[in-house]
Amino acid sequence: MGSRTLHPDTTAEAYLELLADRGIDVFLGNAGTDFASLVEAFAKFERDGRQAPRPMLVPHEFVAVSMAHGYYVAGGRPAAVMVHVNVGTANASTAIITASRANVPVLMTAGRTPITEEGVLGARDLHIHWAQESFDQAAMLREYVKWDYELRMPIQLESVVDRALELMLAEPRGPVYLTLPREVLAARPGAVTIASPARRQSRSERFPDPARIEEAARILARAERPLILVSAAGIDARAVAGLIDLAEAGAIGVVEADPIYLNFPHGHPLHLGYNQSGSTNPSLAEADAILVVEADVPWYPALGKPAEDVPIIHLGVDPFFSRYPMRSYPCDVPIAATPAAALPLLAEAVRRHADRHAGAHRAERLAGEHRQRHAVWQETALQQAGKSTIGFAWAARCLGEVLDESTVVVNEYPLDRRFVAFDRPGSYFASPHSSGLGFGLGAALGVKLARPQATVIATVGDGAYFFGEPLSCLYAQRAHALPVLTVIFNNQQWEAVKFGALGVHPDGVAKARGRFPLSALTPSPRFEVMAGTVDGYGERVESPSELPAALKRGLAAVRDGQPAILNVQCQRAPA
Ligand SMILES: Cc1ncc(C[n+]2csc(CCOP(=O)(O)OP(=O)(O)O)c2C)c(N)n1
Repeated sequence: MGSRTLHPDTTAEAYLELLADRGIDVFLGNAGTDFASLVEAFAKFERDGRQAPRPMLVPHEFVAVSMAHGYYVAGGRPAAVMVHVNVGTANASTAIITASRANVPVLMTAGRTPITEEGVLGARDLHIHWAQESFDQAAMLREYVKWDYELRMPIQLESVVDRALELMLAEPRGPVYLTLPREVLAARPGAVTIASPARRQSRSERFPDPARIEEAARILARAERPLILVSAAGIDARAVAGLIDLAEAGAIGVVEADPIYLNFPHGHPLHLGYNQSGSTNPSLAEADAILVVEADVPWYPALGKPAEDVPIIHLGVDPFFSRYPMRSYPCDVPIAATPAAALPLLAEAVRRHADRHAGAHRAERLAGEHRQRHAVWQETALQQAGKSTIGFAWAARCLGEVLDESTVVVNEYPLDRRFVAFDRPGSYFASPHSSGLGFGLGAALGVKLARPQATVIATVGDGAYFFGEPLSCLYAQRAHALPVLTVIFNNQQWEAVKFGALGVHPDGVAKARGRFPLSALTPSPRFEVMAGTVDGYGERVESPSELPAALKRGLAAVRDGQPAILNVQCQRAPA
C-alpha cells in the first residue's frame, strides 16, 4: 500500500495537498478571516507550481454550493466548498438542503471562529471572533448533512477528511459538513504521512434482492398496461440505457414524473409524457402495474392516482426516501438498489417472462399514443406562434429548436418538457424537488465548469432569477470564464404563488377580483441590462416571431465567451 510524506508549514497546506490527493480538484470559496492560512497556502502552491484544488472565489455562498451541485451532476466529481463560519453557513443552507434531497455529495466546510482568546497563533483579534461563535455551528445543517465534525487537532487531518469523503460518497450520497478552526489551520503539524491512494473507498453499487427482481418481473410481464414512472434515475447514463432496455423488454410505457434529469428519450415511442402538477398523465389511471424508479413523488394523490389494486414496485437506492418525514405511497415490492445495476437484471427477467406476441401488440398501441400525445403538444406550441405575446409552450419549443449535441440545459421552473425534445442523457438538469429557489443560475455555472466544451443554457423564471444571486453569478461567469446563456421566462409574477392560492381557494375573493397580493413582480426590472455589468450580451424579447433569432444571438454571444441574458416577456396563456 502506498504512502506519501508531506512537509507542510501549516495544517492548511497539508489539508489542500490531501484534498488534491483524494481527487478534489475544485475549491469554491467565500472567504473571511477564518481563511488566513488557506489564503497563504494557496499563494504558496501557486508560487511553487504545486498541485492543489483550483481556488475559485464565489461572491455568495448559495451560488458556491449550487455550483458544486451542478459540477457533480454534470461531471460526477464532488467539489469542496468553504464558507465563512456560522454566517456563511447560514447563507449556504438552502443549497445544502437542495443537495441533500438530491443525494448530491458536497464537501461542505466552514471556518470556525478562533477558539482561543489569546496566546496562540490564529487566536481572536477582531470583534467578530466573539460574536460569530455558535454553541453548535453544525446544528444549522445537521438535518441535511450525512455527517458533521470539527477538525480539532492537526494529527486528525487525514482520518477526518477521509471520514468525510467516505460518508459523502457512500450510498445514498449527500453533503457532509466539516468545520475548521483558525488555530488548527495555522498550526505547524511537522511532517505528515498519508496513505496514497486513500484506503477508505466507499463507492459501491447496491445490487438488488434477486427474489424481488423475480417478483417484480412477473408482475410487469403479466400486466396488460404496465407503466414506469421515473424522476431522477437519469443522473447515471447507464440507468437511461437500462430503462430503455426494460421498457423495450416488456413493452412498458414510461412517464417522467417531474423529471430532474433526462431519464428516457423524449422521442422514444414508449415515452408517454410527463406527470406534473396541473397535468396528471392519463396513463397513470389506466395502469394495471406500476414500477416507480427513483421518484420521491411519482404522482400527487390528491390530483390523480393509480387504481386501488394495482401492484406497485419501487426501485431506488433508498426507495423509502428515509429522510422524508412523511411519504405514504403504497409499495408492494421494494427494490433497494442502484438503478444502473438493477434495471438490466429486471429487463432480463421481464424478457424471460414476457409474452412476445402481446408485447409487440402493446408496443404498437403505445407508439400510437406517443404519436398522438406528441401531436397535441406540437399543436399547442405552434398555435402560440401566431399570438401577439410569447407563450410558455412556444418559448419552450423555440428553445428546443436551437439545441444541439453541445448544449446542456439547466432548468428552474418554466421549461415544460412536453414542448422540448431532450433525448441525450446528461443534456438536461432541473431543480431538485426541494425547490429552494435560485438553484438554476449557480448550478448552470457548475455544469459549465464540469463540461467546458458544452454550451450551457439556464432557463429560469423571473422569480427564480432574483433568488439566484444573479450579480454573483455574472461575476463568476466572467471571473472564471464560465459563460452561460440565461433565458428568463419573465411573466412578471410568482405565478406558483397565485396557483397556490387558486388551488386552496378556488372560489375565493382573490380569484373573483383577479388580484393576488404578494405574487406580482411589477414593475419588472430590465434584467437584460445586468449583462452589461460584466460586458456581456443582453436582450429583451417581446414577440413570438423574434424569439428564434434572439436565441441564436444569445447562443452566439455565449459561444464567443460572453455571459448572455435574454429577458423573454412571456405568459402561460398568451394573448
Ligand atoms: C427560497 C424559496 N423561497 C420561496 C419559494 C416559494 N416559491 C415557489 S415558486 C415561487 C415563484 C417562482 O417564480 P418564477 O420563477 O417567476 O416562476 P412562476 O411561479 O412565475 O412560474 C416561489 C416564490 C421557494 N420555492 N424557495
